[in-house]
Formats: sequence, structure tokens, C-alpha cells
Amino acid sequence: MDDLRIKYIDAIAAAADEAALEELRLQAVGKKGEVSLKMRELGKMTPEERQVAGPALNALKNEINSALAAKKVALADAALDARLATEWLDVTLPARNRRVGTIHPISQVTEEVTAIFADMGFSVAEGPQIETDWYNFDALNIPGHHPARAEMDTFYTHRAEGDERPPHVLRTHTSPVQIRSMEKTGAPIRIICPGRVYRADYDQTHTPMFHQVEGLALGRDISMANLKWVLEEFFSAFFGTEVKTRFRASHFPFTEPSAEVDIQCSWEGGTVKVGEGDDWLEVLGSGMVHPKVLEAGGIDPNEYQGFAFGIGIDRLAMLKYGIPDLRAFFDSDLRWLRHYGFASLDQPTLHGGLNR
Ligand code: 2NL
Repeated sequence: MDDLRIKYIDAIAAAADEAALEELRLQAVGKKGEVSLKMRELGKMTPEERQVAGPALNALKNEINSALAAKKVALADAALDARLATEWLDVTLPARNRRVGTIHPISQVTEEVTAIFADMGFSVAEGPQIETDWYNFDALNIPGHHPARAEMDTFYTHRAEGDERPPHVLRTHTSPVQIRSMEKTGAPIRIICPGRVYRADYDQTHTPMFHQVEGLALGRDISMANLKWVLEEFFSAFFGTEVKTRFRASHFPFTEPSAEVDIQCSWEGGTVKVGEGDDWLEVLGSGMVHPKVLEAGGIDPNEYQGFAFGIGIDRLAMLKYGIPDLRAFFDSDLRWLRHYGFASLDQPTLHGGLNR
């Protein structure tokens, strides 16, 4: 029995893993194990012999079982220690750099324009990009036969066969938003309407979708003089230098009188600089809102009058940030976006300065 004890206690101590341990358990105390076979021999012994051998065998069996259990725990502990020694994680390491997106120049310029006009008391109005022909044309004094409808290269939606109602259009300007605002809040009103507009035109200087910001100010005695001040204030803030404007008589169906507005610039070595020199650059259309347009918006032209204007945002962005090709704006080329884009945490504010 001492030989058995020494054999198994040593073997258990030396077992390398749980499988070896199980093998030893079967060899020693399994059904056909050495200790179990010895216990079966108790029956052939005399009562005196059995009284000595019985308890001794039981003690041996218990001792082996305890050793097996203790070794099992020791092996599990060792396995855990080994994992803890290799599978660690330093949570204090700095994080891996992540690719961050940039703010598109159109978004940047829209924010800049909004900040400047907000400072002059204009709020932002928005509306649908798919419009009825009434809001896009009729309300703006552009009747069905008017050449402006054809000139604007309008995208029309389809009506179901047999549906004779006029089709909806993709808005060709953000003016419909201003009609909707007049209907909703009446006068006095001071709003700008930035957004996407659509015209079926595609070449070096035109994309079928582009961006416009229109402005509208109505009151009892708002005049062209107010328009000129607001625009010069706007361009000077936007370009970060005093900018002179020049008004040229023009014609739009929705304004009377109408003016095209040029800003002062210089041409040197093939690049334009705004706010210096004695050249002029056409950048916007404007005028006093036509009485018929006021009426369409539910406003009495005998009580209220005011100015409206429209500027191309894409053009403004190209001018301010020296972006040469309009069509690249909408290619979603990541290299272009990283080059011309703006940091998302560095947004324009008047107090922070717009021109960094
Ligand atoms: C241009 C011309 C212009 C307007 C837009 C407007 C809107 C209403 C009433 C009257 Cl609701 N006018 N908008 C007025 C004059 C010109 O845009 O060539 N923009 C680049």
C-alpha cells in the first residue's frame, strides 16, 4: 500500500495537465483502478486482516482523491496565471489616430454667410426642394409663357398618365421659400434662404445642382439704399476687407427696379482679388420686390415694400478660397475634400473672426 501511495502521489504531483490527471484517476481509483481492485480483495481476507486493510485502503483512496482535487485546482491556477502574464492590455496607451472628415467648402461658406446676415437681424428660412410650379414660377411673376421658364432649364417630375395637373419642379431658385415665409409670417420680415437649387445645365461653369442664398427684407420704408448698405456690409465681412459695390440696371420678373451687383476686384497674374483694384466682378442679382410678388405672398404692396437678392454660394466659395474648378465640388473626391475642406471644430463665428 505504501508503494501505491508513493507511486500515485508522486505521479499526481508531476501531472502536466488535466488530461494526465484524469488518466491517473482512472488508473488508481477508477472502477478497474489499482486501489479499487485491492478493495475487491478485502472479501477474501479473514475478518482480522480486513479490519486492518479496510480502513487503510479507504484512507489511501481518500488521500489520492484529495491529491487529485488539489492538483486540479493548482493546474487551473497555473493556467490562469499564464494567461494573465500574456494576455494583458495597457489601457493607458494613446488611441490610434482615426481619419476625420472635413467640412465641405459649400457648408463652410453657408455658415459664414448665415453668421454675417444673422448679425444684421436676418433669420434662416428653409423649404422643399421639390416645388409646385406656382411657388417656383407664378408667385414670382413668371407666367407660363414667360421666357424665364424656358431659360431656367427646369427639371420637371412626371405625372401619372391621364393626370392633367401641372408637374412639380425641382426648384430653380430658393425664392419659393421666401413666398412661403411671406404667407406664414407676413411683414415686416428679414430672412435669408440658403439651399440647393436645380437647373438642367452642365458645362465648365454650371452644374445641374448648385447652391444659392436669397435674401428678403420687407418693411414700411425699406429702400435700395438699405440694400446697398446690407450688401456692402456683407461682402466686407465675408472677404475680410472693405468691398465696394456697383449697381447696374437689370431686369428680373420678380423685382422692379432690378439691379445686378458687381464687387470691386483686381486681376493680377490670372488671379482675382476682391476688395482692391478697379475691375468689377458680377456676383449677384437684386432689386425691390415686385408688387405682384408681394401680393402672391399675401402682403399688401400699399403698406409694405422691400428688397430681395440672390447670390450663388458655389461662386462665393470659389472666389474666397481660390477653388478653380466648379465641377470638382460635387465629385466626392477624398483628396479634394481633405485639401479644400475645413476642420469641423473650427467653425466660423463673428467673434472668432471669419477669415482665418
Ligand atoms: C440672380 C438673381 C435674384 C431675387 C433673386 C427674389 C425673391 C423674391 C422676390 C423677389 Cl421672393 N426677388 N429674389 C431677386 C433678384 C435677383 O437672383 O441672378 N442671382 C444669382
